[in-house]
Amino acid sequence: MSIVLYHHPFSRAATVIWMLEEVGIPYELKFVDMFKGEHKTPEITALNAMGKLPILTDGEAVVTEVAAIGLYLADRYSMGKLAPSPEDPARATYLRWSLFAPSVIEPGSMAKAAGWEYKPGQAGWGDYNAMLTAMEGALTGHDYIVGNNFTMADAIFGGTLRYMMMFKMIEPRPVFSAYVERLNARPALQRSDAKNAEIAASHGLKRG
Ligand SMILES: N[C@@H](CCC(=O)N[C@@H](CS)C(=O)NCC(=O)O)C(=O)O
Repeated sequence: MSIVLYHHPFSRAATVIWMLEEVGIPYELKFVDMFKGEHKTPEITALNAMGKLPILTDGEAVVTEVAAIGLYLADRYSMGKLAPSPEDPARATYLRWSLFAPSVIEPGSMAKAAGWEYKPGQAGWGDYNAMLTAMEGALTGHDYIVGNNFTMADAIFGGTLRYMMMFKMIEPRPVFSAYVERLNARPALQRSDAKNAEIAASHGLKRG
């Protein structure tokens, strides 16, 4: 099988299963026991010097970073469907919110939760409340982030929002909750949640 996901169900790799299920291509999972530190072994750091998951390999291609993995999969295997084509003006919106997730939502929510002191004008993620307002605006008036059709940007942006809400790092504004409910209703996400739960159970894993 060409696609291999280095995975642990309590990591961001859980979202990559959702992405793969949305694309609908075969893939193999390689369990990396993070509780035993296996993500810091030479096999893993040779693929990702950060010693972090997820890592996806596709033949000779190695992709890390959840957002990059989603964009890669959609471009390679779902162009014009889960990824707007380069000629489609919707691609601008698609890329914009796909990159907003790791560059603004992730650090912005972490900074807020950890009580970091920083200057919003200097930090790339800016002000927390401005971030929430921007996200709310981006989701208002349509079902998904690019319009009324699901794209990979929803697995990236929505996947991040879903986790941040789950861990109470983002408040459940009505627009956010309605969007996450729509995502939760997707068969691919349900299959992914079931697969992650099954893998956790098979390894006797419990969240700390
Ligand atoms: N920016 C990375 C974050 C990857 C990351 O932080 N992964 C966590 C698990 S969710 C990890 O591997 N942590 C273990 C460590 O850093 O030692 C991405 O988007 O994929």
